[in-house]
Amino acid sequence: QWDPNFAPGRNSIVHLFEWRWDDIAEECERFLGPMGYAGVQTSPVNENAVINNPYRPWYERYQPVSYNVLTTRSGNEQQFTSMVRRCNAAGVRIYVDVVINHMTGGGTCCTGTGGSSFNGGTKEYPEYSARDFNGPESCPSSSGGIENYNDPIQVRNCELSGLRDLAAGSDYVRTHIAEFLNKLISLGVAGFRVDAAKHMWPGDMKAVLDRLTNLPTEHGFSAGARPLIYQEVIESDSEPIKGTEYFGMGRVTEFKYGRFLGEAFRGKNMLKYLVNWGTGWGMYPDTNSLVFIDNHDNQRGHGGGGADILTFRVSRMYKMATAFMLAHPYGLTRVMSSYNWEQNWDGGVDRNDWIGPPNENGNTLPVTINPDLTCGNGWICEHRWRQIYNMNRFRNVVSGTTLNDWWDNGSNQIAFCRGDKGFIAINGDDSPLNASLQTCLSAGTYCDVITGSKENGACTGLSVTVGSDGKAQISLTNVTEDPVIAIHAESKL
Ligand code: ARE
Repeated sequence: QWDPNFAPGRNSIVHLFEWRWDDIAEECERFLGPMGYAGVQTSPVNENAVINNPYRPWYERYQPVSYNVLTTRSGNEQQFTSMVRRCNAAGVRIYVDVVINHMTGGGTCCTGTGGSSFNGGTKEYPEYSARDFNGPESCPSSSGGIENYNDPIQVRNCELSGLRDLAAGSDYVRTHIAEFLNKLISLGVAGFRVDAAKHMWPGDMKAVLDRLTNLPTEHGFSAGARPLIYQEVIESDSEPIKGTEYFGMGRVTEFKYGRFLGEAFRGKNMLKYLVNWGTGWGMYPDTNSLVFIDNHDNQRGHGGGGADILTFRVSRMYKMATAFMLAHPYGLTRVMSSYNWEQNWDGGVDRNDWIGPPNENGNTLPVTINPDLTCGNGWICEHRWRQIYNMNRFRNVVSGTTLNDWWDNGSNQIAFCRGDKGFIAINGDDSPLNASLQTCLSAGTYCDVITGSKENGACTGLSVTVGSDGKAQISLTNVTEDPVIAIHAESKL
């Protein structure tokens, strides 16, 4: 299902990667709710393998052990339940990352994060045994793993990175997965990111999702509301499996989005070509896409996206691209919120790409908040950067309008309006932008929400004066920290 079930006036999801449930609950109440964010994508909630070599990598959470025990490094079932309730009350929806294509790696055993026993070698888990998995009878590769992404049978029936592959054609497996998802729905979650969806047959996916219940009205959902589904499919031009195969069940992660914007903002493509951004660039239809600049995989070289993906490490370009994403009407947007880790480059690879969240003896550290609203303890909190949270607000203000009055200088200086509600200008050139541009806003003085915020009726950043013809003199040097100006109806002074 494609509708995110957002509370009115809210439009964007934040991925609070590896956050603890107690911290997410606090964040919903103290920041996400008041700032107008619409939802949170959480890390997987069910019990996973404890991996000690390397020591407690982030990716252990993509190795499920059981569905019954909701205990992970983010917290336990009681903490999760309380978080969902508190976030819903703050107007912020919860979307859970669910790993239902597979269980742990074959070489992994013995105790999960919730204390359950399992054995990846013999495919024994609290709720599954060997007969519930694909094996030589269904997987045609000699190793049992995916050797050839051009063979859809291998992609769906063989093991992804040695992870035990559930046979979702069976009624037993479908029932178990559906019971797990329905339990989360009963706790008040609004939808799911389905991990490794490309590795499940679309028919199996549909059979599982058809068993899901409606969202409970006691958590504030309208009667008959269905959970949002966004399926992780990394589509590659050179492979036969396409995202379109999954459109019938919900949205699909649009990986081209971050790659194209990464290339453009790195100067490998001119920003003027963004004039027909969206389906004009061969991306999925608006209502089928989930879009993002980076995700937890491609910010550390895993998964798809390639070398041009922008992350918090190149903050100037990252903020420019994120501002463009949140200003543009295309797609359901997701903002990444990361933690820091020390990279260790060796032969073009980061040997530290496995490092888990900030922790002490494996226990995830709380997110601390600095006086300037940024985070401490190693948490990056991109969603708390002013340029990003103010553009999230921009997206809410202009919601329901289309893009109009596009302007560019023939290269990398661009500007556009959203109806008569918002205006943005971006300077990606090596020379200053100085032009009288149509802002589509009513005459008056506006606070630029990139350099500052409107606080108590005054602007803490630069002001922009719009004349009676809707035009404003826009001056944007190429050497400023943020070569972006954004004003909207609610930033009027
Ligand atoms: C870890 C170890 C492995 C080990 C395995 C089992 O790293 O060496 O064999 O455990 O013991 C994450 C990590 C993996 C990790 C896994 C389990 O990234 O490194 O394996 O967790 O702990 C493909 C899939 C796509 C997948 C990406 C990573 O199509 O679905 O690979 N993305 C999701 C998540 C990941 C997660 C998993 C799936 C598994 O977002 O975080 O893995 O749950 C081309 C293809 C793509 C392919 C891509 C990379 O672009 O078109 O389809 O993506 O290459 O191979």
